[in-house]
Amino acid sequence: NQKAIVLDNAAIRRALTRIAHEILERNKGVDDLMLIGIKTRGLPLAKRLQERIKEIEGIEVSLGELDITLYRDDLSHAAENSEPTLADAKINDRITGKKVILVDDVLYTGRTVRAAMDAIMDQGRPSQIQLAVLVDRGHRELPIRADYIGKNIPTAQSEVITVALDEIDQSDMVSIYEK
Ligand code: 3GP
Ligand code: 5GP
Ligand code: MG
Repeated sequence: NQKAIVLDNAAIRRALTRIAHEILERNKGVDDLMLIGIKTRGLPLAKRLQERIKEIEGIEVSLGELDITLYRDDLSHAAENSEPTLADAKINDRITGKKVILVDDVLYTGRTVRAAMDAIMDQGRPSQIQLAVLVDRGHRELPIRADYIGKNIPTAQSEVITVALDEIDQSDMVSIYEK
């Protein structure tokens, strides 16, 4: 039940190029920067930002990944009883002292990001954690906001944002659906 395409291939490319520039501007370069993509679709987005930053600055910043999945303590009440928690982490560099930029596709309640921040801070003491998302769809349930946003898409609870990325879905497109 697709209602509209909100970002096409070119719009996604421009948004990521802008975010790469914003990251470099705010952090005054790449020193101590580290990108961490939240699987599944935050990871290819983080890789694209890594490539853009390399094109602009000539330096490859390190890239890690977190797998945050819904933990259900009772499968019969999935929605109410589940909380995103860490399933897996691949972070090769030391976190202490780094400016960590978390990257995800969609920011919604903020619970995934909270779990990601917990996972990072279990591994060391970053000097900062920043957040980049392709889409902010609103409806936060925690005091969390993104530092870099591809597009704000105010949604109803009944709507869903679908993010398709070349690396996973063989096309680049963000669209809005009625559930
Ligand atoms: P992704 O992170 O790999 O893109 O959250 C798990 C997956 O479910 C996500 O995959 C996301 O794309 C998809 N998804 C679609 N709609 C929703 C939603 O409303 N909430 C959550 N948590 N995930 C959604
Ligand atoms: P939150 O934890 O902020 O509620 O949700 C963030 C995570 O859930 C993101 O990793 C994202 O993949 C997924 N998510 C939440 N809402 C949506 C949505 O409308 N569309 C998509 N594609 N993913 C969503
Ligand atoms: Mg995601």
